[in-house]
This record gives sequence, structure tokens and C-alpha cells, in this order.
Amino acid sequence: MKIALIGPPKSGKTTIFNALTGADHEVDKYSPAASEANIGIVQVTDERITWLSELYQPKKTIYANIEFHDFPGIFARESDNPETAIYPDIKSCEAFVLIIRVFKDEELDELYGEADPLKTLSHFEDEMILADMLVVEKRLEKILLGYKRGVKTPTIQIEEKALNRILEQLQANNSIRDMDFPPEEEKAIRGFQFFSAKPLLILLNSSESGFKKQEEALSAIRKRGFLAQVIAGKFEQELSSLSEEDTELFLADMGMELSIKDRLSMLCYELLGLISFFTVGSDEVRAWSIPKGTNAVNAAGKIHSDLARGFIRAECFTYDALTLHGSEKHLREKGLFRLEGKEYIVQDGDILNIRFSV
Ligand SMILES: Nc1nc2c(ncn2[C@@H]2O[C@H](COP(=O)(O)OP(=O)(O)OP(=O)(O)O)[C@@H](O)[C@H]2O)c(=O)[nH]1
Ligand SMILES: [Mg+2]
Repeated sequence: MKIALIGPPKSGKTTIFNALTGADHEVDKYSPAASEANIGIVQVTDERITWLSELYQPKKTIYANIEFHDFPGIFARESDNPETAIYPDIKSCEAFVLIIRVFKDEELDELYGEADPLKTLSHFEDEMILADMLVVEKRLEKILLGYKRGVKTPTIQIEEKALNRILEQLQANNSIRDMDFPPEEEKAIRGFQFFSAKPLLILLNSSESGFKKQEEALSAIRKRGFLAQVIAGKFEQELSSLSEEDTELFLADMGMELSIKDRLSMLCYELLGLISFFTVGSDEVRAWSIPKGTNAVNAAGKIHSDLARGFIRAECFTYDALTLHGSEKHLREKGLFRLEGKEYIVQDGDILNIRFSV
């Protein structure tokens, strides 16, 4: 899972990236924007995997992970768009975390305007819509040119129909993520990776002292339909150099139990509507993340395309039942070991063994 950290210049993206990944990239007020992203992989904490690993004693234990990409600032008000070269990289991420500065800093205020989260969010929505609009208009022109030359396949017509609907949406200043597409249209436009179609999480980067004063901004942003949280970026980065016990004490002081890594992982799962299923055995205990509502055959395909192609049945039991009864043998005796078909909707905490033949 690839998640992009984006935001205006100097909103604290790299600070938060460092806190998340334990990296030590330079943060400062004046250096020009980096030209490419910092990339770091974060393991998703899951006590269930830890427990399963103890039970099965596998050779390998694999937690789910999230790849965070920390991009240089974009959509600066006065920029002449030197950032365009990184747009494709940003758009290749599955979801965006928009980091907005709410901490006070006179020099940054001077350079970039006073912190105003709602205004920044609107600005970003506008810029994303505009960037998408340029892509759609350009593509539609090309399609029409093709029509004149006699290139008019059903596939292109589906694409044209979808793009015209999208253009209407964007012209009304609305994001693509609020639209629904029939499967064939969804397929036709998938490759564009539109900015305004991506799931968007808002993080308000606050000072330690301002942390509890963001309720008003948060609720206004949530009212607009976004998932949003406050984070004290610099404070969290400072914590990452402390011992685990000290970190816990400081976090508890701020009313938090979990590390920034765990909090943000959970938010990303929520943003993308993901759940986890597990595979277990003496070779490997592993977590897999899939969108809620995924059926067994598609879950199998996540493990390997052969498993989807040759899918016969999924042997299935739940993590909770296993913790309750202690072993697979006991689950079989209790009739808690199920056989499920292709269309079974996989649930969070299911343990699957796919039977297949190719
Ligand atoms: N007071 C305070 N300063 C912060 C906080 N987060 C970041 N800063 C400061 O803001 C400046 C910019 O931080 P960075 O993390 O480099 O910001 P960025 O968004 O990565 O910047 P660009 O990549 O250049 O757009 C640095 O001087 C940080 O120390 C915070 O939570 N509180
Ligand atoms: Mg940065």
C-alpha cells in the first residue's frame, strides 16, 4: 500500500515522515523543496499476527506494511509549477494524506500566509480539480480528433462518456471521489489516476500547546466529509529519539495511547476501507489487507494469481475462534472449520487456506 504525504511547502511533511519511519531527513524553513520523495516502509502493528506467530512458530512472520512517500510541497500559491514532474509519482499512490500547518510560526506566516486550515483545504481541492480538468480536456480533444480520423471503438466511446461526466463534475467544482462509475467506465478511466478521485485524509500539524485547540477546525473539515485528525509533528519527531517507556508517558500526557505510526496506520485502513485476513502455517504467518467486501476468490488473488485462477474452496476459521479454542484440531471438532466458495465475503480476522488446482 503506497500512501502519499502531500501538502503546501513547509507544512511539516518531512517532520511527520521522520516521526513515522524513524528516518532523519533534514527539516528546515528555508531550504528549497527537494526534487523527489523520501520513501519509508512502516510495519503495521497487529497483535493478532504476533499471537499467531507464537502459536505456529513459522520460519517467517510477515506483518502488513505501508509505504509512505514524503513529497515536496505542491500547489504553492505563487509557484510556476516546478512540481509538475512529481505529479505522476504522487498520483501513483493509492491515497493521500494532506498535511496542513496549524502551528504558528512568524517566518512561515510571512512566507506562506497565516495558518488557515479550511482555506488551505479548499485551495488543495481546487488545485486537484484544476489539475484533473486539464488532463480530461486534453484527452477529450484527442478522442475527438481520433473520431474525425475514423477511430471510434466502443471502448473509446465508453471512455469519452465517462470523461464528459467527469468534466461536468469538475466544472461544477466537485471532486471525482464523490462520483459513482459503472465497472466498464471505472476500468476505462482507472489509468488516469485522477488527483481528486483519491481517498484523502487531512492531518492538521499543530504545536504541542495548540494540540487540543483544533476542535473547531477539525469538526468543520469532518463536516465536509473528510477523515481528519490533529498531530503534533515536531513533538512526535522528538519522541522518536526517546525510550519506549518515556514515549508512552509523553503520549499519555497528550491523551494518546498509540504511537504516531499505529495511529496513522489505523487511519489509512479506515480511509481505504481495508480489513485484514491471515494465512498461517509452519512456513509463514502473514497478514494481508483487502478492501471490505472482497470475496474469497479475489482475496486468494491477492496472495497469488494462480490461487484465484485455480480456486476450488477456501478453508476458513476465525482468529477469535482460534484464540478461544487453542488449536485447529479443536476447531474442527467444534465444527468451526468452514469450507467457503468463491463468493464468500472475507471478514476481518479470517484465517484462510486456499485450495486450488492449476
Ligand atoms: N513549531 C513547529 N514547527 C514545526 C512543526 N512541524 C514542522 N515544523 C517546522 O517547520 C519547518 C518545515 O518542516 P518540514 O518537515 O521540513 O516541512 P515540509 O512540509 O517537509 O517542507 P517541504 O518539503 O519543503 O515542503 C521546519 O523548520 C520544522 O522544524 C510543528 O509541529 N511545530
Ligand atoms: Mg519535506
